[in-house]
Amino acid sequence: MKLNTIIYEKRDAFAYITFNRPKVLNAINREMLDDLARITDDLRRDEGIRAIIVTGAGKAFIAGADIAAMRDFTAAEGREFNLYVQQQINNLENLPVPVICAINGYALGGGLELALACDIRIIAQDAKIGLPEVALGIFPGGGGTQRLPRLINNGYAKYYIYTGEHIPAQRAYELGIVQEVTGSGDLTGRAQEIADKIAKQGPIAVRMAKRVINEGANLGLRPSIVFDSEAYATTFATEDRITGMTAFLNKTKANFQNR
Ligand code: CO8
Repeated sequence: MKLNTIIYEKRDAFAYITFNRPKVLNAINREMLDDLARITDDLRRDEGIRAIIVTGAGKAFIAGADIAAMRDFTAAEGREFNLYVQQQINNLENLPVPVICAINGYALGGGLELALACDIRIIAQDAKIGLPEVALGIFPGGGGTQRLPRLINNGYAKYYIYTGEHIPAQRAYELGIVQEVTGSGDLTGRAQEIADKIAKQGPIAVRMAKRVINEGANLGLRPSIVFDSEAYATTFATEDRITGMTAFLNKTKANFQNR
């Protein structure tokens, strides 16, 4: 797969997505969205992948959508680009296996919005995140107005969206936006440790858990519980369920077969 704006690698049971336009702090343009679409399309079909790690090349994660490209858009082009951003962020969110976002530097605007669609976020101690779009006369249109208030206290979400203030790593952790702060040099290693741990679990169980959590979030409690029990029954019918429970009782490690 030839990509110009993203480095895409697979090793063992893992996929690595590295946004790679470092001269503009990995700002998102149409080409990057095209590349991301091809990657998510590939990942949706790959049953061997157990976890995905997303990060940025150079000193930023993603400093937002490409302002230079957006400035000259007509209103119609702006709307079309916005829908394309949302679609690709949704595609990332809906990948069947967990996506770990390793925030290595600025994750701003569309960059944070993309990070919010990942399953787990960890951040380097010197990184900063934020939704500064109001300074540009727009607001966070990549899903940030919806995902951030669902993740953290509504008042804090509004504070950061209305002021556009950057959020330092430690504060992002206190607010619950990220799950862990690491030393700058430890970020990718820690992301890999989390991925390794996920890969040791029952693969069908992890995929199903992700589906139930994500789909359930869009439903009311009662339908989501029904959906949950149907998915649970599917998992209970797998060979992996027998393998996992037998390994526990035999005090051995489960060798899951993904079936
Ligand atoms: N777009 C285009 N170029 C960018 C962007 C960006 N978002 N961010 C940085 N760059 C460029 C700079 O222009 C600069 O280029 P050059 O070297 O040619 O001058 C280069 O990257 C390095 O940046 P700085 O010199 O500014 O680096 P600093 O370390 O001084 O500052 C900051 C880093 C604080 C990250 C600063 O670059 C900044 O504030 N960037 C913009 C952040 C921002 O406003 N992001 C929101 C963008 S809008 C958005 O994301 C909308 C999402 C909604 C999705 C729907 C789309 C319609």
